[in-house]
Amino acid sequence: MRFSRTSRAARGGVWASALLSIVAAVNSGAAGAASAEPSYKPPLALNGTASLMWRAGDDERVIRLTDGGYKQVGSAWSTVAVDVNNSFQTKFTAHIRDGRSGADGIAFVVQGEGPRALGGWGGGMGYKGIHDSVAIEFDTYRNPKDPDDNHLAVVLGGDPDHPAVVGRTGIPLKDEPFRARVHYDADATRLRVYVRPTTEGAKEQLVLDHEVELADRAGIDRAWVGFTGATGDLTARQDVYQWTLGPAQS
Ligand SMILES: [Ca+2]
Repeated sequence: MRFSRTSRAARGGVWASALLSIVAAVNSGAAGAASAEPSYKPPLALNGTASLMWRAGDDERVIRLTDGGYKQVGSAWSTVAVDVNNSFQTKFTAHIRDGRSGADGIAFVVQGEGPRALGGWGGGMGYKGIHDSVAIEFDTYRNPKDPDDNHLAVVLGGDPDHPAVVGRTGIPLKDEPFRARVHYDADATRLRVYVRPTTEGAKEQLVLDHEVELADRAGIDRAWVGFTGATGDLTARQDVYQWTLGPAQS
């Protein structure tokens, strides 16, 4: 586990207090919290090639899952497990760019393995082989079983060759940054994933709407949540930033 010294020194206290409130809210089923939709920036455990960067000119942290090298794999998990029997919402911006062809993509993953979980490179996108998991992949490279090089999918059991559902989108997932929103309705066990360009006024598009019980698939009530990303013979620099996580209405 590695932390930025800056994050610990300057922001640790803020995160810690925000964390306590969010954990309390999530554990209480978000009662009374729905209207405010509080969210926090999770503290992180980093594995493989994942590192924390800082955007020039401000204190916005960037999770760099891969930095453009070949056959890289990285993961970043919230160090505090989230009770996925309760509804939650998470938002983040991703930017997949540079390198050769912008491969392979990233995934938002809910898993029961722990804060050291790290899967396979290339088309494994960093989550392949994490068996107790639900991955929402943002896939920018067409492997033999993929529909194209710009799709989303819900993948169970760490098996990218057999997605539970695939969603295609006209919104480019590489070169330009995109904004994603994941909403989990725990009562209906329904996962919905939206994306939009980051340009002002851009409309959000619902790409995935799938029934899945996260606690069952993660094999645990209090799961680790975060991101994975990988490269192979083709590469990219893959960043996630402006990540927030919080309780949500059903
Ligand atoms: Ca792929």
